Amino acid sequence: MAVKTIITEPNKILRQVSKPVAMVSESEQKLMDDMLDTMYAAKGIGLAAIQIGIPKRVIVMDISKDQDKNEPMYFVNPIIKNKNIEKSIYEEGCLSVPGQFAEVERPSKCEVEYLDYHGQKKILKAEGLLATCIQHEMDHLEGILFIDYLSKLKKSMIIKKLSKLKNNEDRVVL
Ligand code: GNR
Ligand code: NI
Repeated sequence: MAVKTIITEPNKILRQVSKPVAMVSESEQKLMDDMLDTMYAAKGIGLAAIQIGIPKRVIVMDISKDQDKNEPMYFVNPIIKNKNIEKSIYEEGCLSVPGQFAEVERPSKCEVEYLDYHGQKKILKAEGLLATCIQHEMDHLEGILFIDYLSKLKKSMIIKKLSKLKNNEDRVVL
């Protein structure tokens, strides 16, 4: 188990399309363990492998409210089987877009087929925050970030802010 560095925008790595996993073996399980550690350390509710620089179709999530009781969820090679035409709006954030939040509209419900931590095929019927979060994470697998749904102006303001932050951090290091 290890906490990894989360890649933040702007960074081309986040735009890569992740590759399907051939089999859930020990290395994938180790990846999921590390991702979960990283997600909890960053106080996030979801994380896609590309956010730690690994272009595999692997996601971890934990939307449980109780801080003392973890309810980790693992998704390998997830596919949306069905999504509601009805939409809902959530204020979203992203560990790769630190400190920025915006309302995003997505299908309110969806059905996802995936492999779990043990490589077993599963189907999840999601609604509410769970549906929003899994769709946010599956976007990461396609190189899509929630800011891509905002107006050009809002998006460019956010990217400008984040690149300034990055430059300042670089100066501290140098
Ligand atoms: O921690 C996170 N919170 C969140 C809130 C609303 C909608 C989506 C999310 S996912 C985000 C963690 C993250 O960046 N996952 O990729
Ligand atoms: Ni995200």
